[in-house]
Amino acid sequence: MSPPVPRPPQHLPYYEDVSPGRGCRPPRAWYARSDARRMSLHGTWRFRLSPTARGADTAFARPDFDDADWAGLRVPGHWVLMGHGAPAYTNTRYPFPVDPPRLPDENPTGDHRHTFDLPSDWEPGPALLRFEGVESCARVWLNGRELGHFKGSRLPHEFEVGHLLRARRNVLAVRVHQWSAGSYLEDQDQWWLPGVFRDVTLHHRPPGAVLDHFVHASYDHRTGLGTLRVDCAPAGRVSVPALGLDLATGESATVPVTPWTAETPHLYDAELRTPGERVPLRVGFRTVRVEDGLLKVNGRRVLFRGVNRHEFDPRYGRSLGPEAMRRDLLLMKRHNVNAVRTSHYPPHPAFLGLCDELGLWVVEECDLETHGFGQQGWRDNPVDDAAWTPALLDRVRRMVERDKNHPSVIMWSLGNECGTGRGLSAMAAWTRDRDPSRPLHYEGDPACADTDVYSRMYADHAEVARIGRREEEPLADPVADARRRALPFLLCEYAHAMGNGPGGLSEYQRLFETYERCQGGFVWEWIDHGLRQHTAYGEVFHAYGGDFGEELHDGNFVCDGLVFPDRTPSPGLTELKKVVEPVRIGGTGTGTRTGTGTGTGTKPGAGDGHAAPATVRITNLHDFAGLTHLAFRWSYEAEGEVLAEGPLDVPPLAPGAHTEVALPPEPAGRRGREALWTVRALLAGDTAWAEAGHEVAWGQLPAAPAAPGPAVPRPPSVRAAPRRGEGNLVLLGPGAFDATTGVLRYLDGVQLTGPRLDVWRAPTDNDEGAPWQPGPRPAEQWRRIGLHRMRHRVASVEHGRDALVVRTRVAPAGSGLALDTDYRWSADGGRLRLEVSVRPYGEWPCPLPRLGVRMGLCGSLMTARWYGGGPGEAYPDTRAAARTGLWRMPVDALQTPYVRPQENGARAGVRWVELARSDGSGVRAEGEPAFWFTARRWTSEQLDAARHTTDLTPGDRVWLHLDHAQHGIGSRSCGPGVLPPYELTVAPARFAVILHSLR
Ligand code: IPT
Repeated sequence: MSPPVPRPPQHLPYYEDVSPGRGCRPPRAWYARSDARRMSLHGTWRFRLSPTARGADTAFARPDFDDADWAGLRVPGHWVLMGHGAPAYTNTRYPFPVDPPRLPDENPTGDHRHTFDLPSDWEPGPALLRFEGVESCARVWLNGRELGHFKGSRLPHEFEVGHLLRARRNVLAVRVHQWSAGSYLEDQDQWWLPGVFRDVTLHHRPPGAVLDHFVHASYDHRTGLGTLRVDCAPAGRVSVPALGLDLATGESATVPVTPWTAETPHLYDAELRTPGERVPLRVGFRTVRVEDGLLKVNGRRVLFRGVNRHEFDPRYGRSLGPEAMRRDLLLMKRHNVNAVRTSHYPPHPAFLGLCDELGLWVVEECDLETHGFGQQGWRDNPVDDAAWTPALLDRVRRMVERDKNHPSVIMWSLGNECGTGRGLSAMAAWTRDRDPSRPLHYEGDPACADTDVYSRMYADHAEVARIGRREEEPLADPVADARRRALPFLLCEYAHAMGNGPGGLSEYQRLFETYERCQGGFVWEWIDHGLRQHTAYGEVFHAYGGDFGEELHDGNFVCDGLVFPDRTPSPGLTELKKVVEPVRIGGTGTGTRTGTGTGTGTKPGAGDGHAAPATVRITNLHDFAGLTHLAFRWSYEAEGEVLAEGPLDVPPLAPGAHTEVALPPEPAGRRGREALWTVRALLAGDTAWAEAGHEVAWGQLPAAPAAPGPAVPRPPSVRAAPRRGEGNLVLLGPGAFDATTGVLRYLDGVQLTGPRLDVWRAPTDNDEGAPWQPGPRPAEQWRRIGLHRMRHRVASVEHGRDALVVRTRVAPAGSGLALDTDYRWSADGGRLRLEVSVRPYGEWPCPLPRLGVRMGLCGSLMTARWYGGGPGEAYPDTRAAARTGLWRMPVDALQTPYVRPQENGARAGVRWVELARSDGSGVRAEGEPAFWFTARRWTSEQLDAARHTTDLTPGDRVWLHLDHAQHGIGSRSCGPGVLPPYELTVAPARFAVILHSLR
């Protein structure tokens, strides 16, 4: 490539210049309320969209401008979500030519006008007009006078307007450009959504009102003392009634306090008084420090059970109301999430107040990402160009100054994915000077030059283990290497939650618990950014990249969250909740398989001669809290039937400690059925985030296996011989088979599409995989081989004395690979037994998606009932949350509606399943051994072809998969693939199912 030709200097308009803006007040601390007057300017404003920023005249800013023919627009909001233009999604690519700081002529520009009166009791005097967020560049006028312009979409900006205000008919005019030089600094992986999308408010500033204040509230865990000092301009006083404190600002006091932690978010109500204003404060005492190679809060190592949170709403984009913020946090708390990284920009300021109140560790990230420059080897990266440094400093200042008073914010993050350079170092230096109380985070610099923690994204398990042992690959510079090796480690992104998944969470958690250096991580990401749309028929679906005709887009990579766009938890969130639970019940490691959890003590069981646990191990995995907020309960269940239950007394347990608790004597009534202990930890009382009785953690321990006997049928003992029936049928027990193909056609006279070997699944996003991960992508390999178009050749149909044996070869066109598959059918009165044996032929280059049989059943089957893992979906490496029990669910509810349809809905460890009609008739399948079952009203092929949920229409069959094995899920849509133990390696296999009809 030839070197870039320097451009002649040129005067650039304000939206293309690298400066942060002009005319704004310096940033200051945010607070939710005070006794100074405030006024929201929310409402319906007048709006006009132009296709370009060029040549637009400014006449519209004049108060007397006639906007009668302009549209109405709700503010706050994004105009592209209100019928003007369209949203666009790209991941790392800039949707405009990379020519910093210039922009294309196509630069949608929205002119806004809003006319407002002041309340009659509004006093004259200084006032600030405040914008909490405008994407991406705004120029502002009030009553015809230009106030200035600014960039920095997710950051606050204020203008002094007191001298311009009048009692009636104030006219605010705001011109917003979708693209600006600032857009080069905002290349976060998300929708591009221009507009005045956060609050616009007017703040009366009486003489002597607070200009800025900084609450310093630290905690010394050795003495139990907290130290408070509030710096403020102008000077004033601070009182904390609960501590008996009344201090001058700038003065400090040290008193015994209850500290703030995410587990115990103790806040003290306080008040700051200056001559002109009274501001209620909520003070949390805590000290964050990196020492002994660990990140500690109040002297203790903390473990992040975190998520990355973008602000998103399926209708309103990044324009979120307080209900959505609270909803996110309640869902997080209820799913044992204890930390949030505000990827990749400061959130709405109210969000952090909620984090203080509910208790979350927050890594607050600056509104900065220049990822697109990575595609050109970081050439021209603004982060390493001094001309941009003022803009970067402006961004970090606006974040730190706004949010410095939140105890929940325990680290500042300089930004995301913007390479390295002097601009970042300048940001770090400024931040350290302004707020030495918080460590710095940034992931994009392998040398960690400006950071206090070593942070990575998507490192695989093996690498995390090496880092945990402080044995990672050295940096070239030994000094930098030694420094980094001494830092605590966190995964600022891991476990990419795109579509079905993420897999491998349990194994990560085990690493975090094994290596003290590994202090957890933040799952990527919280929510699917699918935009709610309607088909022509009015059905709702969620749109992703490409659905709005974007010329560049990155498809459904924007839908990679733990909750669906409408905030319904996905199976991934349920799995995360189980894996990160702060109390472990039974077993010593994480990810104990359903029904295989082990207590440590044993005693002889109730009369069966089996060994059953006498005790259950309880481990307190909190970092600060004891267990007194929890009530434990046990239950004893035989094949899902609760035979007895009661409270379990768990002694006080310090964080990190474990104990063995005796279980009660086994109750009678098992009658040969498989039995389990289930022990649950529930909230003992109401909390701010869930009610008493909310389940925090659970575990299961085997009590007794199923005994042979009448209650649990064994393989057919009385065998029937196949015989020729009417037409071309062979009859065997309740089955009628096609004599030529050997395929089961009727079960007890009810027609079905007989079971055949099936190895295909509609690839998940993780099967599809990301191109940047090493090694082949599973879905691509599968399609190359042809696993989605397997052919079945019947070699022979043999009528034995007591069995029908069908020998087949299952193989794709254009390949010599094959699965030689024998189906051996036998019968016992009303039951059919199918034994499948599979012998692979040829050198298979990759694992199989699944290995099992699929059959088509009558569409009138409505309800599934099963004994095994549930209630939700599970796969080999996502099954920690599947608990063994008796479950019932409508067939339609078995499906997980991933925004982009893909394999879903399997249930793990199923001993038997019944699909029934409303009159109770139907089909039952029992496994030898336990199997995975999946039932849906469309085929895997239809699922594979669908792009949106509304592309799937129920057919006249229910397709039932009984799988002997499933390939794991992994999180290769961005991170590592399936771990070896969960790969479905091609190997000889044999499994059986017993089928019979329900009458
Ligand atoms: C990483 C980004 O930080 C995040 O914003 C998001 O894009 C995520 O990936 C994937 O969904 S960067 C990635 C190229 C490793």
